[in-house]
Amino acid sequence: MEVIKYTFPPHGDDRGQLVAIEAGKDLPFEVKRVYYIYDTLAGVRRGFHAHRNLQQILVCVSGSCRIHLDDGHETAEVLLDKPTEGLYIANDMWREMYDFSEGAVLLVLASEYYDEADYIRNYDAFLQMIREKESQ
Ligand code: T46
Repeated sequence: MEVIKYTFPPHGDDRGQLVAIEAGKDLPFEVKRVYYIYDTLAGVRRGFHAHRNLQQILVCVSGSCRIHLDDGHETAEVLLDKPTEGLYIANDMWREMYDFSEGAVLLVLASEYYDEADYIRNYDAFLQMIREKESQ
């Protein structure tokens, strides 16, 4: 599986670092929604779903966490530990987030508004959808 990461160069000086991400310039989609996950404890695993029609960029802006990706054939484990690095996740990709460090903040830039109907929360249903798409 190809893991796609984006790099967002920091504008640093002796006051600290600043990262700017501009919609329409630095990302492969228009951003309609931003959310962030924090206060997730080390032993907690979350996600456990895929999306039918959603692209996202995940940036661990503070601390670190790991992302488990599964396209129905291959899996990948991705460490996010840099506020300058974004993981691109396309539709039809099962994801789980885990190994959150203390104080980790996971920022997500999303291509669509929140829609519960877009979630596939059952892993067998996810695999079935992948197989059906491949047989078309
Ligand atoms: C994803 C991973 C990386 C909203 O009301 N609006 C929102 O935009 C989102 C994302 C969530 N919610 C509500 C729905 C649930 O009641 O917030 C609650 C927690 O959401 P969820 O259990 O889906 O969170 P995660 O961490 O399992 O998954 C989230 C995103 O939902 C998902 O799209 O790809 O982060």
